[in-house]
Formats: sequence, C-alpha cells, structure tokens
Amino acid sequence: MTRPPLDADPHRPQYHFMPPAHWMNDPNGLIQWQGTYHMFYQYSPSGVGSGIKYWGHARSADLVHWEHLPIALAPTPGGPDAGGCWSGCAIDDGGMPTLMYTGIAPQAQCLATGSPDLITWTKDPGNPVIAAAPQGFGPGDFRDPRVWREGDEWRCIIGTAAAGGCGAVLLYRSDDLRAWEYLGPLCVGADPSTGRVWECPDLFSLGDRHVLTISPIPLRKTLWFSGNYDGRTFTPETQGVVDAGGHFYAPQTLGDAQGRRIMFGWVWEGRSQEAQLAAGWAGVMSLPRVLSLRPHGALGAEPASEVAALQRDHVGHTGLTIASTLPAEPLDIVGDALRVHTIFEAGQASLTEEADAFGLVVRRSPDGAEETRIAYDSRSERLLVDRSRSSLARDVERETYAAPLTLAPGEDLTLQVFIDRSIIEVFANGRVCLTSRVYPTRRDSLGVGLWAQGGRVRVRALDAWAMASIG
Ligand code: DQQ
Repeated sequence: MTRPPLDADPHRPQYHFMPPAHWMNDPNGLIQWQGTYHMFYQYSPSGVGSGIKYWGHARSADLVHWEHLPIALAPTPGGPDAGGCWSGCAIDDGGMPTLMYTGIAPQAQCLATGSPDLITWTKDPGNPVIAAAPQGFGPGDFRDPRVWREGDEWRCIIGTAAAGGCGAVLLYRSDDLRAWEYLGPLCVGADPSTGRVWECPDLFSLGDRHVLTISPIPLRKTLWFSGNYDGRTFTPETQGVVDAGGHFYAPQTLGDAQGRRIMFGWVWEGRSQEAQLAAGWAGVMSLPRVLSLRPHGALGAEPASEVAALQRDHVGHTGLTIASTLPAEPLDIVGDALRVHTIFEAGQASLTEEADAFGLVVRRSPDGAEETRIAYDSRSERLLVDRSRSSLARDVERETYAAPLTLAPGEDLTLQVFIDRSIIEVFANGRVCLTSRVYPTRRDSLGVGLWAQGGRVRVRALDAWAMASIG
C-alpha cells in the first residue's frame, strides 16, 4: 500500500482506512467473503470534491490492515448509473458475489455480479431492477439499498422521503434479486425532528431486538432505533445517536463469522474546501466497531479487538489523583497516533473533593496554545469533545460536541481515546461514541494531559500506546 506524496501531510490519519488519495465517503458493500473482509466505499477518483461517485474497493484479513484493489464500479455513460454509482450493499447470492446499489439517472436501484475474487464486476442487463419510488415517497430521494436473506426470499430496504417532511425506509421482497415486489413502508419518521430524508438504512438483529440505523438529511448524524421487526414493519421502541462527535455518518454493518455485528462509518472533514483541495484527500473510515445491545435496548459500541495489533510502546499509570488543575497536568505520553485508555473513578471521591468536570487533553502544545479537551461534565452528565482551542488555524471547525452520559452510582468512567493526527475517536463506557476532527497547526501539539475542575478526580488506571501506521 503506498501513499507517497501525501505521507508528509501532518493531518493525514495513519491507522484509519482511507484511499491512497482523493475523496471518500460512505462505506459500501461490507462483507466477509470466504474469510476475507471486503470494504467498498464511495469514491471520487478525479479530485477532492463530492463529484461523480465510483465504488472503491479494499480487502483485509483483520479489519485493520487493508489492501487497495481496483475500482469496483464506475458509471456507465448512457446507462442507469451514468450520473454515479451511489451507496449500496454486497450479497452472497448462493456463491455469486452481487452488489446492489443506487444508479443516478435519476435514482434507481441496480445490480452487478462479481468474479470469484470480487475484483471484476458486471452490471446486470436488466438494470435498473427497481426503477422508481412508489407513489407517495421520494420521488427524487430513493436510494441506498440494503439486502438480506429472510427465510427463502430476499428482502431489501431503501431510504427515501415521506410526505410531511419525514424520512422513511421502504421494504421490498424478491426471489431472484431482479424482480422486486414492494411490501410497504418498513418505518416512517414520527415527525420531522428525525429528518426529512433517511439515507443509508441498515437493519439487523442484535440480542433480542432489531436495530434500524438511518442517516437523516439534514441532521448530519446517524440515528439508531431498537425495536421490533415483524417481517413487514419495524416499530421503534428506543432511539439514540450512533456517534455524537459531529463527523460520523452513513455507517454500514456486516455480520462476521465470529457472530459479531461490525460497523464502519464515514468520518468527514472539518476544515475548508480549499484546505481539502490543497491536501489532495478528504474523508476517512472510522475504526471498526463491534455493536452490542445494552440494557433498555440501547446500542453499545466498542472498538474491534483487532485494533490492539497496532499498539506499541506501552506507558501505564495507576492510582493518580488529579487535583483541580487548569491547565492540564502533562503526562509522559506524546504523539499524534495514540490510543489512550483511562479509567476515572467517577463518583468515588467525597462530595467536597469531587470534580465538577474532568478529563483528558490531547494534541496539546507545550504552552497550551493548542489543545483538544475531552471532558466529562458531572453536573450536566455529558461527555464533550471541546475543539475551541484545537487549532490556531482560522479555517477549521471549532464547535464542541456532546453526548449525554449518565453514570450509575459508583460506575467508573472508562474513556478509550484514539488519536490519529486529525481524528479523535472516543468510546466511553461501551455506550457513547464521539468522533471528531482537529487540525493543530503546530508540530509540537503532541501532548496528553489530565485535568479536573472544581475538585479532584482519581484515575484508577491510564494506559497509552503509540499506534503503528497501516500504510
Ligand atoms: N452518500 C451517497 C448516497 C447516500 C449518501 C452518495 C450518504 O448514496 O445517500 O455518495 O452520505
């Protein structure tokens, strides 16, 4: 795998998957095929803009190290995907590798079958296999098919817009992946607060429930619903945000041979178009996340265990007490490609000692002019990624993103923070994720520190590792 001219770019992630250059967005067609993981993705090979879309392709034995493969799907001039090959899924049709995706001319669903190694793809002569949205839905938004086997037939869901400004997911059935019968709406948003177009739907069973994920326009984040799927409709019971860091969208999952439900999402940029053009690349894939169903039907996520293979040079601390310190107490850990695992003894200190807020700083310059703060605010019971001082550059986003996180009495706060140059990917207590982007300008913005405000916090353990590049 080569990334020659871009390697020196200080913002280019080192251990998150991305194409060798140019624009990437949604993960597509995630599948484990004869033991090998395949990832396709929305790709613009001609530049760094959300232009005409192709399907990029890579494969991996371990979800972490990827081999780049030739482009899998390219638009066919004059064909039903002349305007682009948009998102979709991969299917094992009795041993025949098959892709179902949205062709743009306008939006309609198309099929392609693959060579045994999944490298060469042939478009179906009957394309499009689903030509238009049913009456009352779409019509301009009708995309991102997701197919699964149910009993002795195929099922497919497609994202769209319903009347009244609500998003919707439509359900279809087929015997042969080519002739599709519309069964009705699987799920329609209760009101416009969940967005007006539902993109990239995914439906899978987890524990004793089903989970539906959707990426709604214009919310710029992905929602999960857990509830009941009866073969015709999905009834949401509980809902939440898949990742509240403001930069994680259009995820897709695969079920692997170990029985895991693994999610990847598109991590978009947080700097100007000009800066992206100058860099020559835009868009990164999240780390693989293993999903779980938590009490009360909540969606849980942890980084896949395979990520640990990248860990080097362990530094560990136990039993630290952080008194009210601002700025942060620096640690003997520096780097822009790190994993930092910290267990805070939240709620264990006496009330007079207890901090109102505490956490980590990362990507900190020695003088503190640049730093990104990961904070737990115990008063508002929220976990935050504060980017207000992440960069001295003017053309970068600075918003703080937050997720509600209520700790049970005596529950520690376990933060797993992955720093990968411009990516900060945070997992907390198996149930909250915040993925964000930061672009420090200074080469020495490499520090890590602990801080507390309004009292003390005890750190049961802090373990950090340098992370090896996958390049
Ligand atoms: N991206 C694709 C669409 C999808 C959107 C186009 C979500 O298929 O709805 O690149 O990011």
